Amino acid sequence: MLKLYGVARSRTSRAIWLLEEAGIKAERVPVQAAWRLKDPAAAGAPLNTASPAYRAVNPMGQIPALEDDGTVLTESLAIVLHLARRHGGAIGPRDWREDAAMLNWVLFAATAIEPLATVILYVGMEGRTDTPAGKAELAATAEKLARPFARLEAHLAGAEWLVGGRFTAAEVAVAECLRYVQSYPPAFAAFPRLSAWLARCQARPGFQAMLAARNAEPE
Ligand SMILES: N[C@@H](CCC(=O)N[C@@H](CS)C(=O)NCC(=O)O)C(=O)O
Repeated sequence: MLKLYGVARSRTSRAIWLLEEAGIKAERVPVQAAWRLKDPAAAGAPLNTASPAYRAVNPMGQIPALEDDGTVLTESLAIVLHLARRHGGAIGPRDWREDAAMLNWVLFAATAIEPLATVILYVGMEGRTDTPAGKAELAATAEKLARPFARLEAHLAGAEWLVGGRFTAAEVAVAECLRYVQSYPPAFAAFPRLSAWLARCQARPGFQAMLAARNAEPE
């Protein structure tokens, strides 16, 4: 029995995309980020990351969380890899070498990409994109991203996909972290293969289904 907590306008998107790609059925429990609500503690407020009932699932008070037959995972990228390994068929690893490669890309996404990508995301969310300080922050962050981007660009010179010649959980993890950078296109200017790979990932029906669910939610 699989139960996924969260809403699509959050890192839950990663798990939703994976579920779509692999055709995995899971019960969905909408949990909103508390900061999006006026009064998360109000009677009648939707289940949110500050709700005691949700804190019992994830004491960190963050989304997503996944319950798989009584075991709970509370890190989005771990959820992506776990779902692929245990339920994902071809989207998961076929042997230990692929498993190692997927684990490596998932941790690459979490450590080399996401911390920088969220800087770009927040500059946009805070409405600072066109301020001198915001512009400087975007340019400096893109410069730092050039190193992991060059690593991806080199890999994609010899392969269409990250692992095993097919779309896998590694794509979901890396592409979802890169999505935050897309609000600043200059970051991709020197990386045509990476840009083409990201376009291939995002053209897939699984991504499009996740995006439609996301866009259907209030901002
Ligand atoms: N490292 C965690 C971070 C999760 C996270 O920051 N989730 C955000 C939504 S994208 C959240 O729950 N924010 C609400 C809050 O912190 O109260 C993961 O990747 O799952």
